[in-house]
Amino acid sequence: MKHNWTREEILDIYNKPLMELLYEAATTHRLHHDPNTVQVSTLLSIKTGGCPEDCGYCPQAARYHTDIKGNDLMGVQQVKAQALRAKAAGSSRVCMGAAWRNVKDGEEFDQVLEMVRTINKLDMEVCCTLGMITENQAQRLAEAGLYAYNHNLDTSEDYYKDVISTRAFQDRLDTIGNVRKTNVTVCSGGIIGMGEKVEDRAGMLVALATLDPQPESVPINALVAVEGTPMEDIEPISIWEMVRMVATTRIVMPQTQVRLSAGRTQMSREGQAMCFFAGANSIFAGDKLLTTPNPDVNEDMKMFELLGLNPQAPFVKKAKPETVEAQDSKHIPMGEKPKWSRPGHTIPRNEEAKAKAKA
Ligand code: SAM
Ligand code: DTB
Ligand code: SF4
Repeated sequence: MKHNWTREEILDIYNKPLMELLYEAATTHRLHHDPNTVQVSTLLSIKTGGCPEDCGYCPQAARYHTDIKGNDLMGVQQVKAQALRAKAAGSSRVCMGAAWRNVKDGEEFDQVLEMVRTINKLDMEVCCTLGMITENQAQRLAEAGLYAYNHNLDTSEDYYKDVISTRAFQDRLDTIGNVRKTNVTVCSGGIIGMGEKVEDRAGMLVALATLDPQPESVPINALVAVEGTPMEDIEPISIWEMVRMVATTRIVMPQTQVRLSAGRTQMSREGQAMCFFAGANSIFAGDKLLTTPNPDVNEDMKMFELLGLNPQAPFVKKAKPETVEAQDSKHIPMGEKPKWSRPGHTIPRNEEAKAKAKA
């Protein structure tokens, strides 16, 4: 497994003539995966909106004016009902997202841990994406039976400064490092189509591919430009960019599950088929992502049938984790108040969107 990828090497792959790129990616894919199996994850927004961060792409940032309806943390029984629905629809993983900057020890986190226990007992893989977490919080999630933690790098370290000012790229790496100290697998990817250069896409892939071990899953999102966010006017990327990004990700991270994530409503079946050929082997299914639309589940199932794809069973890549009940926990909350950074520099388009929201 190669871990010392450079940006130039990755750019050379990304810019290959398309037929060569597709052939190399598909060949790599077949060496490590069954090309007819695609993992299906269902997203569930357990705490929507009102986020204090200033991520320029995100409709859940409180400071921008978007149409999404915010919610308090969902109840455990409601989460269980949604997980059962997802399972019946062929999904092997539930990914619970919270619009938090970071996790705080206390009742709400305890409730999330109970959600993790509940879904793991349904024999589904459980993933959480809750913002920045400490090593102790990662250990407690692991103990509850968490299978994966999603924490995206989102773009290159350089471009990160033009997207977010309320935290730094290093904070993301630190959280991923905390997850890596446990048995929980790492899910980390990013967004393309935020106005970044191709060099930034390669830069993000360098940061991911040089992690040792590499992330077990890498979601590739196309920006969903939501009205009211700083990125509302950015033109959508073309399918060719998505295909190149997927193929390059597959080549530099051969064993990873590469996930077609946000942006599938803009992609034709032919476009998605090309992505599966190029090495994508996971999707987010369900009529909604966190707050924005996703293709209809029945349409996705029809696409699977048409392409001869089968949903992946849970726990085929890694055994099911044990769930330790709350009263038997070895990792007590530490109530830490970590000093996650807050660079606080000015990002003109973020400031403009904030000013517009206030007006
Ligand atoms: N608050 C946590 C965090 O930022 O890590 C978890 C939830 S956050 C919504 C998870 C991911 O969703 C982000 O890292 C980003 O990759 C993706 N995302 C958010 N808004 C998006 C958009 N408009 N288009 C594409 N991806 C988006
Ligand atoms: C990821 O990479 N994409 C998902 C998941 N991880 C959490 C989220 C996509 C969100 C798209 C915008 C929305 O629906 O709010
Ligand atoms: Fe908050 Fe996450 Fe959205 Fe950033 S991406 S504003 S941290 S919910």
